[in-house]
Amino acid sequence: MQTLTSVVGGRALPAGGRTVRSLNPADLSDVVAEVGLARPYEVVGACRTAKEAQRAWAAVPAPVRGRVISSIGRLVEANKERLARLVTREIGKPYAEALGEVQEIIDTCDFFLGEGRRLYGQTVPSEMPDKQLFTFRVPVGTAMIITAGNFPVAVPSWYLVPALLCGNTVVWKPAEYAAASAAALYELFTHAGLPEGVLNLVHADGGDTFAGLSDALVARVVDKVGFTGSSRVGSRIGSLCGLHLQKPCLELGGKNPMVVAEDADLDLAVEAALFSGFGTAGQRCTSLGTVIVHESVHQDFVRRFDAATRAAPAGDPTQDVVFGPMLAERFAESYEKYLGWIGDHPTYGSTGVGRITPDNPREGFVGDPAKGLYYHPVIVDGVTRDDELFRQETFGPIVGVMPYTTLDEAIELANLPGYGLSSAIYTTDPAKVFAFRAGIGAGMVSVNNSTSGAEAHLPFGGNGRSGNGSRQSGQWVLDEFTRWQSLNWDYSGRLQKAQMDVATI
Ligand code: UN1
Repeated sequence: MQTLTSVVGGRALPAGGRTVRSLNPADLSDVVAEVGLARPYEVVGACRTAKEAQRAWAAVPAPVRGRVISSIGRLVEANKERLARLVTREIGKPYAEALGEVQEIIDTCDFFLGEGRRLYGQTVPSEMPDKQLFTFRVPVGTAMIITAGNFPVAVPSWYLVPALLCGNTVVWKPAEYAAASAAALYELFTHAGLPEGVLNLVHADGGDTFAGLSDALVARVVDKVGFTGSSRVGSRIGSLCGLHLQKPCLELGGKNPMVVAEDADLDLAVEAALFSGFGTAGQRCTSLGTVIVHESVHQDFVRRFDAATRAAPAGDPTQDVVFGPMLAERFAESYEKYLGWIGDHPTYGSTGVGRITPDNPREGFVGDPAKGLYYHPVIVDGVTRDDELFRQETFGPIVGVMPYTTLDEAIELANLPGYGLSSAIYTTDPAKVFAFRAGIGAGMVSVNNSTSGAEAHLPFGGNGRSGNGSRQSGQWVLDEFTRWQSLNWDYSGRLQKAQMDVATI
């Protein structure tokens, strides 16, 4: 077991406040870390430290910052298996998925190391002679990044890497239940050559983080907030930032739909539904929520999805399984409440519903279910537009299925819950693809692929209840971590007045 505390300005804070334990969800007797939590004034202190380090970091040439990003990528690559094993142990993500998650950090570094040599601005013509206009990207300042634990190392890197590359300093508040994975990643980042105070790690609970953030915003030591987590908390953070005229980057929940048209390859669609519905035990923001399937293939799809789900290996995440346990006890508790939404609908996919125990077993379970937070995967057929299960994110291994008649109806249903993160359509008809793309409100659309599994260089983000339109990844995230500054340079030797002294031919 590790003992962890926050690290600010290169120094570990003494553990004076409350402590929490991070447990292995596949074996609750395995304590991964004991975590000393910071108090609100320590959150503010971390932001001050980051603020003080910012000017010097921004003065480091961007290509040199890019080299640090390159070192981070190489260090992560050299520690790939060790980091993935820790992710598996701490949050129960199957090892193959955890390796994929670590790869996502390397991909992100690969993209941004080159951005250090670009970070382009523009030269713009002036309407007056002997005058030149320019634009520059300037760092926003100090960013506070608050992340969930379902992607405890990749999703934080989506923020940290571009934020640092652009010349910002950062205070990172990871999920307490994924504190050891965060600490391991933090160590790799700092070993890559970041000066002290440029990246600070704060372990704190939700309430104290919010209180500390609120004070830090008043003190003007936070210039940008990045948050990945629930829509409920995201909305609170968004309102707090709004009070201070700030536009946070919010990546929130999803109720991601998959439309299966009458001409779809059903086996492919089933494979995707299995992966995005039950991979990571349904705890991705891009997890599949509802399959909206054409009425002519509805029964056939449910039959095949049921068979594939029953046959999917589940259990011990260190083994070759499709899914393991819930991330932590708090998610198991909230998920139990959502199970009440199933009501009288028929369920498929497993031998039972709810927690997998010796009395409520799953056939073919790998390992000992009594040790961890394991739940049966559930396919709920015949959900309707009025069901809570259709409208709300559940963040667990439960997938609704409903039939549709026309594509317009399918698109309407896909948009109805009001989220707008990821979406998918299975069809062999290009006309349906483009009609779906044009009609869907989601930030991300997949065609004959699953709702999960975004690549690290395409814009990632959602609309509506899924976020405020901000986008991560690739060049698009530069607009989150830099602001445009314009420069107009008059070398005419006289005062030229815009709009009034326009040159004529
Ligand atoms: C998340 O769950 O917060 O597209 C992000 C995916 C992953 C990222 C998910 N690459 O499923």
